[in-house]
Amino acid sequence: MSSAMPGEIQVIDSHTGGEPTRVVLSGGPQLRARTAADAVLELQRHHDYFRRAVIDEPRGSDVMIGALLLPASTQTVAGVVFFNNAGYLGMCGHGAIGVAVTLLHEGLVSPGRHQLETPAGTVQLTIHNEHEVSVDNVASYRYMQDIALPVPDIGVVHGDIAYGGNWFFLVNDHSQTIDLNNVATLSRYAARVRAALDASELRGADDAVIDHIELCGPPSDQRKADSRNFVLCPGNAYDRSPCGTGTSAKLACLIADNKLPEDGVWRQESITGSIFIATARLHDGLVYPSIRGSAYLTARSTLLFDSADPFISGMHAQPGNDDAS
Ligand code: PYC
Repeated sequence: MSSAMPGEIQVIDSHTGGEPTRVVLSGGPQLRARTAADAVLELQRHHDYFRRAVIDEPRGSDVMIGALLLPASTQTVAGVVFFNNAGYLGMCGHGAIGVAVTLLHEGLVSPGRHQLETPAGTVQLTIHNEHEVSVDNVASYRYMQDIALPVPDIGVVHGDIAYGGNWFFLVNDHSQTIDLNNVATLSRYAARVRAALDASELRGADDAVIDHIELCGPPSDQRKADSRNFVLCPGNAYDRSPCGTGTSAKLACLIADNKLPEDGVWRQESITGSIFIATARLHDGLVYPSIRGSAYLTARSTLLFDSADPFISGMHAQPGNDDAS
């Protein structure tokens, strides 16, 4: 517990394709940082209790992504730091859509184009209407192709390491059934792949930890989507949405393999059946994805923090210590 914990935090919850986003409107820590990337460092060093209090049980859940708004600048409508039960994210596609719909609902932005600063870089939001938003994401790329990874109890799997605002290992030959009725098996499988990645010391650029595992398979209906995915997030929750940063990483791999032309449309279905529509531009060998999806508000709440509450800053299980691993 921290004495800095405020009595109340105002939040708005939404979901984007089934994946929740909790936008913190007020009551968050006062930060000195002037950029979203520095805000992550300051939160990590001095205010991590805040992340856990907002996201962990009993006020949050493993599935939820938090979004702490930072002040606007002359170029941006706001900055944002995304966080989950395991830590902080570089970017979050579904979360950016949730933030846009929340800002619109609060009268803080109008429909149209706006810049949003994230720790991974500035993304462009196009707010089409009260639900639909496109996010022009940060530059995405495939970093390593067709890596052979020995995974205990599974065998050798092959996959690509790609960046889409977060780091992903996309398994190419998993032979798993991507279906909502199979999430326990998929979670165990993906957690083993991630553990093997850690043990192999494979990393992204600048030694970044590859903390998201993505499995793609056929869509539930080829008329509606091109692929269905399962994405295991760092804290062992699976993404209910098609994962904006994961779809961006997938797009980078498709374009590198000449399986999708520039400006081609990719309809990415999630494990829950929700869909993001993705396209990409190319520039200097990098892929600039645009992800379109819809978000819906689910709650406006005041989180309360009683100094007598033993769980005032959340109940924190160590990710990886449960039976998903
Ligand atoms: O949409 O980028 C995304 C995302 C990352 C983790 C959960 N959702």
